[in-house]
Amino acid sequence: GQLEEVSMPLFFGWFLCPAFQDKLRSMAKDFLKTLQGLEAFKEHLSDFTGEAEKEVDLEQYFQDKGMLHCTTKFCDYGKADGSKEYAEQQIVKDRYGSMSELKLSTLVLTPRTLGARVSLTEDQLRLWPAGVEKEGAPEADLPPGSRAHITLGCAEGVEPVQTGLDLLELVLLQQQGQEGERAQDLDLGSLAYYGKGVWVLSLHEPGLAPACFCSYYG
Ligand code: 2AM
Repeated sequence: GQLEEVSMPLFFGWFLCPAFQDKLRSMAKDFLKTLQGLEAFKEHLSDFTGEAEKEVDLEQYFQDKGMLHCTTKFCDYGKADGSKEYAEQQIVKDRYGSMSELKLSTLVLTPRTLGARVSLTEDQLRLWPAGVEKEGAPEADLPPGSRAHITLGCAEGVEPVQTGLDLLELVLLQQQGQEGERAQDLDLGSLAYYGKGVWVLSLHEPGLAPACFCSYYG
């Protein structure tokens, strides 16, 4: 009925508990501070500034996009394909409002976005919509969940949807056997450079973030 249409959210996803949002934000801050001090990063600075000599303040470069979450289905209030089918699945109704832990394995930084890759469990994958990997990387055949991430920040003028697209590009490179150029071991994890301003920090200890599966209306 009419009410159902009105009730379609902007998106469904896992929303991090406030305490863990703070923790993740401060981890990202540490990472940015460390990264911009590294010689290896300075060598590739033109990826970010367009000029080799210019300095960059990464903490200002990446703008906060609000409440930290991992989007499952972007519905756009019902306008996005497959929204209704997604919302009507029994598993979505069953899990709605439930808590689980998101496993954060990697931080991915590009000249456009800063994000945390999320490794979904089998159970969490049941809430993952079909086709979102194909949508973002039509030429590739990537496993479901490859796009799962938390957007931590975007460069000026960049929409958060870009974080998942940047991640898919990286996963594709990795699928093709690229490991990046090992840059340095940091306290948080090991850092690799994949070219074109793409830096990947593989965390020594994956973070476990308690999160609630629900939806956002905006
Ligand atoms: P994000 O998941 O990378 O953060 C509202 O805009 C939320 O929906 C944001 O969290 C955003 O990106 C996500 N989003 C926006 N457009 C999208 C799209 N076309 N596909 C998937 N997710 C999208």
